[in-house]
Amino acid sequence: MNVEHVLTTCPYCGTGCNFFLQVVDDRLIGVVPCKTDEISRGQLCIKGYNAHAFVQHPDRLKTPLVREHGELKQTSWEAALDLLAGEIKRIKEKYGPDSIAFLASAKCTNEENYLFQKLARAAVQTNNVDHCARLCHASTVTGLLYSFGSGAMTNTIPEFENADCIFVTGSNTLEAHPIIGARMLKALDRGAKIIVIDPRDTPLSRLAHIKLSQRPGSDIAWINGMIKVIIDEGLVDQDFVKTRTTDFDKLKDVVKDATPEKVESITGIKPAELAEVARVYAKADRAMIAYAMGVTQHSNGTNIVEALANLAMVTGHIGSESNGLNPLRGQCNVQGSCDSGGLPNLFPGYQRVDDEKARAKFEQAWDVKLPAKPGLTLTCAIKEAAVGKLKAMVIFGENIMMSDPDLGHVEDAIKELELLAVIDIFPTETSKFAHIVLPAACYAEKDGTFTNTDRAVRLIRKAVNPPGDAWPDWKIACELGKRLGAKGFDFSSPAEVMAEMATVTPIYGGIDHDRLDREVLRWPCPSKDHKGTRILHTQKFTKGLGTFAPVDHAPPAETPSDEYPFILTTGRNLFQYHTGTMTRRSSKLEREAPEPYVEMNKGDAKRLGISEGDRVSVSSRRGTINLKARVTERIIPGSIFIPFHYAEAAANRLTNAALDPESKIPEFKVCAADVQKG
Ligand SMILES: Nc1nc2c(c(=O)[nH]1)N[C@H]1C(S)=C(S)[C@@H](COP(=O)(O)OP(=O)(O)OC[C@H]3O[C@@H](n4cnc5c(=O)[nH]c(N)nc54)[C@H](O)[C@@H]3O)O[C@H]1N2
Ligand SMILES: Nc1nc2c(c(=O)[nH]1)N[C@H]1C(S)=C(S)[C@@H](COP(=O)(O)OP(=O)(O)OC[C@H]3O[C@@H](n4cnc5c(=O)[nH]c(N)nc54)[C@H](O)[C@@H]3O)O[C@H]1N2
Ligand code: SF4
Ligand SMILES: [Mo]
Repeated sequence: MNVEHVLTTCPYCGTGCNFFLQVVDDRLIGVVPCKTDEISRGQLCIKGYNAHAFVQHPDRLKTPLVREHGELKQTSWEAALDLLAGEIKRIKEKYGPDSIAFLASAKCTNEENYLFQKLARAAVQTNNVDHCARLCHASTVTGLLYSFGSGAMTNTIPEFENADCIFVTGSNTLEAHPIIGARMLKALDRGAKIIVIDPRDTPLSRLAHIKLSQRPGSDIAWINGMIKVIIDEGLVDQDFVKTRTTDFDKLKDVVKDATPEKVESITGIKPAELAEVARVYAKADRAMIAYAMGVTQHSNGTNIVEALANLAMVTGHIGSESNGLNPLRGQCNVQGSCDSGGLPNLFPGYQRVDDEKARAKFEQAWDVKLPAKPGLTLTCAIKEAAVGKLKAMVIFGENIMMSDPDLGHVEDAIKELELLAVIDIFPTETSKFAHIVLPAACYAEKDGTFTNTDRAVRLIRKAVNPPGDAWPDWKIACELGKRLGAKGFDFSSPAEVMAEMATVTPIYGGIDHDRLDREVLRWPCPSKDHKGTRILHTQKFTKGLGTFAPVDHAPPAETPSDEYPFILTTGRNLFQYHTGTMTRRSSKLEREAPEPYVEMNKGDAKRLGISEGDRVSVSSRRGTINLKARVTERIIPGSIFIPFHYAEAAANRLTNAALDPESKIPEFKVCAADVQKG
């Protein structure tokens, strides 16, 4: 028997660890870490070690399915694709191209996402293409575009190890990005100071030098409070502020009101403790901020991101080795789906669709006239479907009937659609409502690239054949494009797609599969002789001068009331991943975290007569779910936490679909809720 080892990239989080898939006779038998990989250095988290487990699960979709008389029936690719293309053409003719929306996928490759957005733009003439980044770091993209001119991690993962101060907020790093967390622990061993500000205790916060707990939804108040201390105590990096930034006066004007008393009343953080954090961060030689969903998923998420950018700029902790602001991107290829144009206002490489020059370039490259009007975001597409304006959705690799806020509303909306097509590797809560379901090959069954959170473009390699008649998404997109009568969908490999993408995407200009076989390349990598870029904004910001945004605290869209006295916040645990399609089919992961739960503070539980393990019902203005109570001191009084992985008690039945006006990200991290025993 021969065991093959195929080097590839993890299909879970955006850390982008490489590992070897072990293959025997077209069967996956395990995962072996890769010691020479500069990201993972031979380490993996438990999801990585189990990344083979779901691939050959019997539930995999194996044939195209089409709904007939209410039931999904097996059919051929010919028939399913003809039907899908025919329906798209019919709906386009009847209601116009903007009545159709595509969802790209952060679980698919760059090459596939490039084709998905090309399908929308070139084959259907709509910019209605978006993906789960909308639910995730949309506020980072808009916020940092304003502050710096580019919305990605400013540093690389290895640099965490050499920072003197690591400042983490709204990121449960050791559970959600474990191998980045491992770097932070290396820094801790070296003597670095770790600061965590989070409403809950996390595995990292237990090891931190300073842990402060704030009320969910109060971040701008304490960030401005910190900046005020930094100004008042003369800790501003004057030289940096003078030469590299603009609008500092506007910021000064806003933060002068962030007095210790006011900040404490909003956040619950003690003034002396906040001042200490400000001093440690400002005085460090090399300081890196890491943040994630606790910061971004708010109805003022863009402003919170800008507040963090203010903090980094005021102290000059940006633009050099181990100094920077680092949004930890979530999905294995969410950075790449954004890079390759899976966004309604941006072509590949963040070129604006409403910029005439950019559009002319793509029109020439694709030999087709392109729409100028930015398209609908994912969150707005659902609202439009609910009122009958959007008629069709074609969803590559997303499970919106679990991952979007206020699922009751999502369900009503997608039931209105004349066409719902879902392309996935498993049947999902969303595919239950689809008219057409197409079986896709997963990461282990195709070639391509993922771009991880630190902008490194990493190869995935085919290790085994797909199950049954499943096709790689790039092939599905090409065949659909041809059936829609579009030019430019004749590709015979992902490497060819990357070659085209590189010609129109300057930040990927020098990237090709051959180079990636030999070197680690981080964008911007504009030409074949360019080695890629590790640190952003070193001499100047992407936009020139960094801009201070004068942002101030605003309350969340929903605050506790008599009827709904708790603040509900939602998120993740170590073992499960998102809507669970993959992890819940991996027996070792499912064994460790098999059922839904709500974390609540001991004092609150006692008051309500609730003990560890009791069944409780949790309600919001939008719905009720039943699950087990976990009574803990891990979360502050008055707040409760529910992971959103479990369909049997879906947290998104409760969440609020209020959107950040700028980025349209929903407020997953705060809504008002009630808990009842039984
Ligand atoms: N195991 C696992 N890993 C994953 C994922 C997964 O599903 N499972 N998903 C991946 C994806 S796509 C993403 S985006 C990342 C997300 O990674 P994270 O953002 O780290 O994960 P979350 O659990 O959503 O939330 C992070 C923290 O925000 C805190 N928080 C809640 N409310 C607030 C607030 O108002 N302010 C602040 N500052 N913090 C608050 C929570 O207590 C929590 O500790 O994880 C990636 N990695
Ligand atoms: N309450 C609450 N809700 C949240 C969040 C939260 O913190 N709280 N976080 C939000 C965030 S940050 C995110 S990123 C979203 C994630 O939201 P989604 O992206 O909807 O969640 P996933 O479960 O990752 O869905 C990915 C889908 O792709 C499929 N898939 C996997 N590989 C492939 C492939 O190669 N091809 C195809 N075609 N399909 C594939 C999977 O089976 C799965 O159905 O959830 C958001 N929702
Ligand atoms: S840290 Fe993320 S990329 Fe690395 S093994 Fe774990 S899930 Fe995979
Ligand atoms: Mo995410």
